This record gives sequence, structure tokens and C-alpha cells, in this order.
Amino acid sequence: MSIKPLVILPDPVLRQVSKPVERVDAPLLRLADDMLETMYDAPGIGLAAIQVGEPLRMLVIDLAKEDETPAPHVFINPEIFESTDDRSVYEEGCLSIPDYYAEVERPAGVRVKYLDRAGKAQEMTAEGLMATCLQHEIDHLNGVLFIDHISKLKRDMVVKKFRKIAKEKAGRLVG
Ligand code: GNR
Ligand code: NI
Repeated sequence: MSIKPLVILPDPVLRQVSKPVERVDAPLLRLADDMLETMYDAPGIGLAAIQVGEPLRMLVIDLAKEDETPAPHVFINPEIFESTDDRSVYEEGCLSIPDYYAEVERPAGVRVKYLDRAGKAQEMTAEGLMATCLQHEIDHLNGVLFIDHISKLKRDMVVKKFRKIAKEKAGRLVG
């Protein structure tokens, strides 16, 4: 297993629409394990493949607290087929937008179809943080970031700040 570098805003890779997984095979499961290891290392509670530069429709989630037994979930080709009308607000963050947090309102519950690690079709009904996290990750598969759900003023400020950081980093690399 290996920890992979994270793709950070404003990298245009984050805006790609990921492609469906065609077969659940050993290299794909290896990628899932690398994503879990990368997520635990960060640490984060979810990660989409595009965040490690792989434009595939796969995401991992583990909501277990640090003192709890790990509960890794792998979702391949996930699709939301039902959302509740009632909404909930969570303070979200993203490993691709380090150290920035903002409240986002989303449907409070979702039902998701996906393939598991065995390539078997599954359904999950999710509420609370799992529902929010699934929506945040499925957004990544479509090139959407949580800052797309906040005001344009705030979003423009965040993007500007991360552009500046990227420029400074590029400058240091050139020396
Ligand atoms: O680690 C993460 N925490 C988080 C908190 C609230 C809502 C969503 C998330 S997902 C995020 C990891 C990440 O960037 N996944 O794409
Ligand atoms: Ni994210």
C-alpha cells in the first residue's frame, strides 16, 4: 500500500468528470487501498479517486473516530437515486482545500446504489454525516467542490488565496 500525493485547489484536475469503473479487478482494489491509506494519513473521513489524480468513479469513506475500530467503506460507480426533502447543514472541509471550512446545506438523507469491493451491486440508505460525506464525495466524481455550494464572494476569496499559494510554491521550485 502507499500514500499518494493529494491534488490541491486550483489544480484543474479537480474539475474533471470521472469515468465509470469498467471492472473491479486487482489494480482497482489496490487503488482503493491506497486511497484509504492516504485518507487515514491526512487524516480525513472520505476521499474520491480524483483527489489522488485518478479520474475514476470510486470513493472511500471511514467515519470511525480515531479511538474506534476502523470502518472502511469503498463505493464504486456510486449513484444517488433518492434524496430527502429535508436538509441539514454541516461544516465541511476538503483535503483538496486544506484548512478551509464552511457550512454547506444538503439533503439530510440519501439512498445510494454502488458496487462493493467484490463487484456486487449494493444499496445504502444514509443519514447524518454519512449522507453529507457521500454527497461531498459524489460531487468530486462530477468535478464539483464544496465551495461551489457557498456564496460566490466566499468562493472567489478561497480560490484567490489558493492560487497565490500555488504561485508561491511554483516560484520556490524554480528558485
Ligand atoms: O475529511 C473530510 N471531512 C469532511 C467533513 C465534512 C464534510 C465532508 C468531509 S469530506 C473530507 C475529506 C475530503 O475532502 N473528501 O473529498
Ligand atoms: Ni473533498
